[in-house]
Amino acid sequence: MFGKIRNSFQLVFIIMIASGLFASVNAQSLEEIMKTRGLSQTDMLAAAKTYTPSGKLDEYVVFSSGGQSGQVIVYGVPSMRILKYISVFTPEPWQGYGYGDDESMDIIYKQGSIRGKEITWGDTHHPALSETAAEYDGQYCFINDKANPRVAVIDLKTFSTTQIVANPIMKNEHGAAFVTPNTEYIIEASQIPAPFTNDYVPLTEFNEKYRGAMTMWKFSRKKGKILEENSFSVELPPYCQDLSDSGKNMSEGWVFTNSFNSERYIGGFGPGNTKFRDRLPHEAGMSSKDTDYLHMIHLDTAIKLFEQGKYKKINGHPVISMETMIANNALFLIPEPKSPHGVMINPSGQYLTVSGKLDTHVSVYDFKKMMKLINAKEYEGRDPYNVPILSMTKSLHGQVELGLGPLHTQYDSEKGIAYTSLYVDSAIARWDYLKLKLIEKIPIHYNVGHLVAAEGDTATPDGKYLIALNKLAIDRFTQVGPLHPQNHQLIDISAGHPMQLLYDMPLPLGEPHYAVMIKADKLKPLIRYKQKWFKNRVKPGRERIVREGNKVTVHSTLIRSHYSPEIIEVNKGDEVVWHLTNLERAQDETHGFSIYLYNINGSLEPGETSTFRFTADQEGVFPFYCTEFCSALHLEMMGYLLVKP
Ligand code: RUQ
Ligand code: CUA
Repeated sequence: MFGKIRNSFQLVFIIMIASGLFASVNAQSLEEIMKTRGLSQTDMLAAAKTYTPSGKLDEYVVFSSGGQSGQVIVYGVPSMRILKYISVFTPEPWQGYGYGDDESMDIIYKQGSIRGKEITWGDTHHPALSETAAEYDGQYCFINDKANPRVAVIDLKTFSTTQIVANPIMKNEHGAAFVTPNTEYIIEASQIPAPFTNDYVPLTEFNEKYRGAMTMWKFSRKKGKILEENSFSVELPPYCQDLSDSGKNMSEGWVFTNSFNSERYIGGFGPGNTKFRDRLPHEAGMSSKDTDYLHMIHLDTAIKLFEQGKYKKINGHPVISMETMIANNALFLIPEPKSPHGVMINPSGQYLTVSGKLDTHVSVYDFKKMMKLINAKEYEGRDPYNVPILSMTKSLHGQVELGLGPLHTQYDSEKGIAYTSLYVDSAIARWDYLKLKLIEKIPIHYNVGHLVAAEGDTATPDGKYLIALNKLAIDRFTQVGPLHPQNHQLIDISAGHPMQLLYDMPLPLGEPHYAVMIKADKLKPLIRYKQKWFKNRVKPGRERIVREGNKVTVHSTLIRSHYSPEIIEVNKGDEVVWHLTNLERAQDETHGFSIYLYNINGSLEPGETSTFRFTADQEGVFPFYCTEFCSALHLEMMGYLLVKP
């Protein structure tokens, strides 16, 4: 009846008229609500752009790191409704992750352990989605652990963690996870340099024996697994390598990482530390030079060197030395402004954006110019490890002054347009990296770290939405003690009008660092598991208890709302192996399984089988029950484990 809606004000106008039409039947009119709640027309527009009525679905899905929670947070855009926490490095009982079943216990406690130590948390930083031809394909998500260098695989058919690999040589990392344009490799770069071996090396031998590295984890899409035996690392100088990105299109085959502390400043601060040159704290000593180094690593050459066996094994893991990389023209450095924090490749693969945290400029490097210098072997010098250095001025497309504390960049669907977070300014800049000019800035609240645009690191970003991942919320939400939630702010970046802030979403679960945003219709999760996928599955009618010596195997099924069998009697000291299959076909009919005292809690999703193992080491009566309110008779879904003396 209104024809084509031409602009947003028209839309608000229409909403207002429509609400006026119904004012007679509605006790409250839109105008009244606006007045009593103090809402402006802009607020109403923001509400209309994000409000998602019950039953309507989101256009995009965000996978956000969960910071210190060791998880991944999934939410919808534009509604900003949280959809899932995926447990990765940290046990999580609702998903039955790390509470007794074979599969998750193996991932979290076996695969996830390092040097024999079980680690039950992670500092997740950067999720990456699997790509096909530099486009998100919706199959897998990968995430790193900065604190205990590890990378995890999340299968997006089930939105659950299926693998953790521990880095065999690093003691800290940051530049992960990043994928190559067809997900052949998942890349992990170290951050705090350390010896590759696990022995004691004094800091006085820092320059000689401490090292950085980049690990190339080989990923098999078919198996849905990282193949550790086909993975290798490249040795790097002991600078603090930072965020990384892999080339695409014209720069495919290269991997980039930037760094700070190319000063190699260590161990300066604190009383009694007389061994070291001076007594500046790390933060000062590590940022005394004006430039650090952007690293260029030729992945294709590194793969060849690995296949030719040109590596040394350290802790059983193949490491290609800097010397070998240099001799094969596969490792270069380019100066970059002071203590940068990110290197981001544009959709065409030609331009690399680097932001110096302590510089107001963002530098745009031109891959073509870099390659010209490499091909002509035109080096400006060598670093102390003999790595060739390319000229910064000859590699640059140009620099733009955007504001204080530039950190990360995301790209728009419109050619040349990028968005950069300004940490110190608490703002996001929209700018043109081809014409090298600032277009506009929008204030955010407060201190933005990363930002994510819709499909913003693919070869064809969507524009439309941008989210500022803010470090501080301060006064944005109701006070809940000295520790506030993080604030994710949704911004409308569709072409044709200035950026508009739409929504503040509190995230009270760890400090998310980075996030990725994918078109929702690319995700094809399962409705239910196929029972036959599980080798321990229990078929209906085949429920039983089998005793062999002191080993008791229980074959159980679950369906609304009972376990079968419901009474299990064992002797004290018996080894119990308990297989449970959820026979449900109905969507979302999950059953739980918890036993008193044994620290067991399973989540059996439709069609899923889990196996729990424990020693019945205490005699007595142990009720078990279903922890999901699955039907009107859910409370009756219970049984007894009886342990005889
Ligand atoms: S990030 S240090 Cu920009 Cu991993 Cu947060
Ligand atoms: Cu099954 Cu409650």
